[in-house]
Formats: sequence, C-alpha cells, structure tokens
Amino acid sequence: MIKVQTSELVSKIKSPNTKQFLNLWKEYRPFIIEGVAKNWDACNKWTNDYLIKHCGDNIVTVFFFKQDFLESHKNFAYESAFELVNDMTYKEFLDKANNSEDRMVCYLNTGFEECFPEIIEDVNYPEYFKSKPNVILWHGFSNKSFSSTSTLHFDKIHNIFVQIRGKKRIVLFPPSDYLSFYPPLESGQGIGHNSKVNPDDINLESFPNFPWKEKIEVVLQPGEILYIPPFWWHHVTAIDENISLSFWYDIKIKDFVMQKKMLPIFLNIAPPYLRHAISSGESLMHTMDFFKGII
Ligand SMILES: O=C(O)CCC(=O)C(=O)O
Repeated sequence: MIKVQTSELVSKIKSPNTKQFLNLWKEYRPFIIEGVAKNWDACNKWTNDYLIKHCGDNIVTVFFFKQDFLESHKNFAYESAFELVNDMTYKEFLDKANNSEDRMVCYLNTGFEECFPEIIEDVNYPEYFKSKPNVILWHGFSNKSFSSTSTLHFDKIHNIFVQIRGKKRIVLFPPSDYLSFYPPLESGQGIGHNSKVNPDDINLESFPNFPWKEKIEVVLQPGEILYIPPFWWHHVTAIDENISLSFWYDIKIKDFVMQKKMLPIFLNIAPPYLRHAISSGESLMHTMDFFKGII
C-alpha cells in the first residue's frame, strides 16, 4: 500500500461557486475541490453490481499492460505501457480484471458518454467553464505488486479530474523547462507530451536536469476533484480498485490572458514540440487537434 499525504502546495477549496473557482484557476496551479462530487449519485451508487446492471453489456475499450511493464516499473518511461487494446463488454472487463488467473492487468479508459449513456444522469457536469467537455471514464485496479498507472505526461486541455470511487495517487510537476522533462523527441514514434522519466524511480544520471525537487504529490479521495492545468505534468497510480472521470475542456485564446502564467510555458514548449510534430505523423495529428480546439 502506498502511503502519501496531500502536499501543502495544493490548495483545497470547499464547494466553490464559479467566481471562487475562477479566482483560484487564474493562479495556473492545481487545486482540490471538496464537497461537490461527493453528493453526485455516481459517488454514492456506482458499485460494480450497479454498473453491471445498467451497463454490463455495453462495449468498452480496454488497455492491457505489457508483460515487461509488469516485471519492472523501470521500463515504462514514455513507451506505451500498453500492448493490446481490446473492445469487450463492461461485464467481461470486470470479470477479467477481478478474476483472471494470469498476471494480466488491464485499465479501462473510454469515452463516458458514448459507452455509458444509461448512467449519465448520475453525474452533475461541472459548470465552471462554459464549453462542453470531453468526458473520459477510467476504471483501474491495484494489487500487491502492481497498480494501474498512467505514465508521466501533460495534456493540452483544462482537466477537471473527479475521483468517483477508490483512491489515486497523483504526482504533479509544474511545467518549467519543457526539455528538462525529457520528452521522447528523438523518436519518430514518441509523442511530445510524454516524458521518458519515471518519477517513482528517477535516474538522475540519465536525466540530470529533471526538476525532481518540484514534485507535488496528492492522494485523491472518493468525492474529491482535482483541477489539473494545461501543460502541468502528471503521473497517476491507482491505490485500490477505483473509478475516475476526467472532464477535458479545450483551451481558449482568452485563457492565455486570464491564466497569465500559461503563455510563457506555451512559448517554451511550442518550438521543439512543433519541430518534432512535423517529423512525426502521430504527433502532428495531436498538434493539429490542439490548434483546432483553441480556434
Ligand atoms: O487516471 C489516470 O490514470 C490518468 C488521468 C489523466 O492523465 C488525465 O485525465 O489526463
């Protein structure tokens, strides 16, 4: 069991109204919101039995972790931890994840509205932003030797990350110098918003400039919400079987004016990121999506 305490560097706010939310949001730092999601039906009703009853036959996308990722966490760096993506029913996924005899570990990461239309009403969409979010549902697991993990990366969106059930440990780093996070820019396959560094086992010989002192650690409890600003690096590990919802909102031009600290970060990332995007088809697609979102 991983034991950590929420860092004092992350503010907590109870049931903010939009004005209070935006005041804190302007600081361009992560913060925790209490007292909001804990009242949602999702936080009170989403047992596996309930989910199977309503959505058991729905088709979901499941990611399977690579064997060498399981053998040694050192391997995971930026290379995808997943080797197989499978579509199956939600019931099959829960059966496999809870009862599998092999050391197979999987992670569900799928569009909420497309895959779980029957239970949308259990969620009160946050209304701090005016635009419509893209909502992702994550259902992960943890056992003695392994936890569902998302490797260190940043996203080009505002993330309202809601812990519905169970707990997650989230390690965050402020987006200081982009290249000090060692994005895999030398690889045509690599995606520029990933890091080669495993923040749980930092190899300072290979990654001497990694800003390890800046680490902020949070354990998100059921019913808590974490706001993750665009370009903030994060690494996420399941502490137990758990479900989260990410509400992803595109960045708008006016956000650069309101979240003043974001512009220098963007200008630091953009040149190497764009150079890499031009040489890598996958990265180019991500980059074009980002600009479409802003416009
Ligand atoms: O919950 C996770 O494993 C990852 C969440 C995440 O990276 C995100 O919402 O951007």
